[in-house]
Amino acid sequence: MHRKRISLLFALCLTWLVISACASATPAPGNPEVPGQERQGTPGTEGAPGQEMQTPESTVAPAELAEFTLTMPGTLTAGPLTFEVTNAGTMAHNFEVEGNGIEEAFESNLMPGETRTMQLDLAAGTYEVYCPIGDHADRGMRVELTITE
Ligand SMILES: [Cu+2]
Repeated sequence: MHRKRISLLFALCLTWLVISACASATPAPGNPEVPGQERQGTPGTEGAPGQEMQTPESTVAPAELAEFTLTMPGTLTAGPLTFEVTNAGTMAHNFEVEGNGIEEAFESNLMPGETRTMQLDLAAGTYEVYCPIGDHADRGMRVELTITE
C-alpha cells in the first residue's frame, strides 16, 4: 500500500518533469532567428573585381601591336570604348591614345603575347594612337583614329 503510493507519486513527478521539459523546450526554436548571421557569410563569396572592369555598353575595339605595325579600326563611334590590346610581336610595346586633352598609355609595357584592356570614353574628334617606345611610332606603329558622333 505504502509502496504503491510512492510509485504513484514518482510517476506523477515524472509526468510533471516531462511536461515541464516539453513546455520549456517549445519556445526555444523561436529564439535562434539571428538575421545578422546569414549576412555575415555572404561578403566573402562576393567580389569578382575583374567583372567591374567591363561596362556592358562599352564597345570593344581590338588592337594588335607588332614590329612595326599597329593594327586596329581607324574609325570608331564616340562613347565608352574598351581597347583590347594584344602584343603579337617579339618585343615589348605600349599603346598610347592621344588627342582632345586625352593622353592615355599603359603604366607598364606589354610583353610579347600579353593582352590588356584600356577603358576610354572618347568624344568625337581625331586621335593619334601609337607605341611610345623609342622610334616604334615612326617605324610604323602609329594609327590615326577618327571618333564619330
Ligand atoms: Cu613598340
